[in-house]
Amino acid sequence: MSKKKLVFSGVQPTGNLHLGNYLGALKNFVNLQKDNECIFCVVDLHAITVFQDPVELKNNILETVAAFVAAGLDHNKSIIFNQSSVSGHSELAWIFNCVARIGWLNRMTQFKEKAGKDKEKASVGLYIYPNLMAADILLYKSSHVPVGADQKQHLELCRDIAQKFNNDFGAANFFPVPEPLISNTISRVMSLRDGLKKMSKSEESDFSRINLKDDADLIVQKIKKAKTDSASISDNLEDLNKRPEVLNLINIYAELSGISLQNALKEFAGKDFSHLKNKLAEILVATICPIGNKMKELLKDTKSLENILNKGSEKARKIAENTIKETKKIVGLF
Ligand code: AQP
Repeated sequence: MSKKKLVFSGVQPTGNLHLGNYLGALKNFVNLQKDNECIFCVVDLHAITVFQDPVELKNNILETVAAFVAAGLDHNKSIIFNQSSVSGHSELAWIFNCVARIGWLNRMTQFKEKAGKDKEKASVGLYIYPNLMAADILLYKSSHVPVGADQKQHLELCRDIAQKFNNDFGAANFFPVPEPLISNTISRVMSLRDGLKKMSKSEESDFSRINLKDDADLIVQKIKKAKTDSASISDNLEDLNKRPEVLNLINIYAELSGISLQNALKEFAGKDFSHLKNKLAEILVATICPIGNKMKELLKDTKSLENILNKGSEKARKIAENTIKETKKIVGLF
């Protein structure tokens, strides 16, 4: 009999949840929830590695829970909670700060991207973010982690930490070495303004992304304004690889329609961009607006959202306390 997977994943409450978060994470979470034990965490401690306005942060935490529920996550089946309410995350992260090597962190490309040119001014938290992510996963002895292309390197580091901890302390198999769950769906939704950049919450231009709370008119407007070029749409993938904005729109359409990229290419080859944009806007409105409307409805009753977090935190804390107790014993701490 195959052992049930224990899946952990997190989303940062940094505002403006978007189509990339839906296709790259939430949609997949809903499928995973059907057959596995799942823990879905609002990773608020990760969010503060770059400054967050305290009032906005609180709202964003609730908004992320609303997005989880609106996308179809069931808080009675899965554990839904926020990271900072379970102190074990920070405690285990400290122990992992002492296990992970500086050389390992120096290789992390996301830090280089996020810290930008002036690395001296980045927070220490941003630098050691992958150690906290390892703690998030291993605190629950998770066996599987759904990862997008951008998080693969961090999961590798988590695997290295688990193995080094087990070796250093002679605690064979104490921490499992978690496996990535790579979804078959497109791994990266790109910006509507620049096909080489990923769609991101923190990108300044709102027209670079489709937010889950955008209404139908705004979605249509954003797709109309999405960057394309003057050549006609070709069904040659090699040609499209050189036109990342066009490829991105067709990829999104294929993913939302549940068809292969090849079939989507057949549908649009030789046709005007207006045809692709109309069809894409139509399917986006049909998929995203019901989620956005549900989120707006849920956000009218913030007490219920807080209750979901409290209930989830209680369940998470029970598992976490046990792991921290065992870990301290292994390390030689009282
Ligand atoms: N553009 C994307 N395409 C596919 N998947 C994406 N994810 C994020 N952007 C895309 C996936 O969504 C999950 C939650 O991401 P996160 O909010 O925790 O962190 P992030 O990857 O840093 O997301 P953003 O939007 O880029 O946020 P900011 O701008 O705040 O850094 C993850 O599974 C991620 O892969």
